[in-house]
Amino acid sequence: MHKLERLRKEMLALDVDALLISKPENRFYISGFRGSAGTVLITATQAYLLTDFRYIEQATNEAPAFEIVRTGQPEKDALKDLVTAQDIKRLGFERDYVTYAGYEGLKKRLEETQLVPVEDVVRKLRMVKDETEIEHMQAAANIAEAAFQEILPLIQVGRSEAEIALELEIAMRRRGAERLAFPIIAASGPRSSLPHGAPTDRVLQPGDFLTLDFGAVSGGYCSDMTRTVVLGEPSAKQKEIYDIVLKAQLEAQAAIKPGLKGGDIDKIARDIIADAGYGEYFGHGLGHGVGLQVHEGPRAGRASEDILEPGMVVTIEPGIYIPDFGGVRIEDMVLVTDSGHKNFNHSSKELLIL
Ligand SMILES: [Mn+2]
Repeated sequence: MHKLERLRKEMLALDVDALLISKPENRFYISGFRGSAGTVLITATQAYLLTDFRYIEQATNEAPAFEIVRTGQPEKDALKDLVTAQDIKRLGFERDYVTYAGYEGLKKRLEETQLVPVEDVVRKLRMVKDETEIEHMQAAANIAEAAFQEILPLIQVGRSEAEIALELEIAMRRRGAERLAFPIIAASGPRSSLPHGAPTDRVLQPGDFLTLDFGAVSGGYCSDMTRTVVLGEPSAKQKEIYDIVLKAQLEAQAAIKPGLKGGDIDKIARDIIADAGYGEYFGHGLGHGVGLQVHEGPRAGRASEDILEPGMVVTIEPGIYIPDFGGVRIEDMVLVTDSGHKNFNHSSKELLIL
């Protein structure tokens, strides 16, 4: 089903005459418009994209199914004119995105209209990807993986986390990433116990773990993966915790199929880590959806009731983080299919000794 049709079906249930969409990822998802400013207005029969002079030509090219309406002209209020002309009485807006000031502004401009805060319905639609979206995500994953393989020889004693993160960023950009999906996480030695450790000038030492968490963007879509490597022979404890995380990752991933709840998958990994005695060191959820944003629905944490459906993409990223010692996380991004799942990643998950 076309994205707009799916959205209109959701709008019926919300009992609104029109829906205002301004969150950039939602605006792009529905319209195809990639500019940084603009608002989409959807009614039961019409689709408008309101944007200013800077984006009129781009919007016309990128959103051919939309009527482009110019905003930012002092003598008129384009949104108000449309709302009046279309006789919109109940106007939905994104409650998770519109700020209080934004809401106040709308209220002032649209005195006659009832403003209805609605849950992020586009987020719901975005959870299930179509073929084109999956292709973009595979391209983004391929870029990140190839870049990781390319920079492996640079991960050496004496290099800093920041240098390695920079090399990885350059390699992804050179291979066609539009941008990074998120700032690279590079945490080494005792710092690898920081699940989201930003790279520092810390220089790699013999025996260090190094955790790299990174992703590329292609066609607007993100990838996300994590690998932990070790510099030189691992200690017995390093090997132990790596093997536990790996087992948790592999078993949770192997279980993925439609019908499972996010929380069910989390439990598979969490039980393995807890049974090995490290439950208190795995303090975050197992994974999350990925798409136009690196973190989106469905959720795959402990309390997640989100039910997996074909076309959903989730990460599987258990970890063990021990303060003053270090940590391990291993992450792949997986597509839920009719029969089970398909992995976007191909890099080995065995402990890489560099
Ligand atoms: Mn992730």
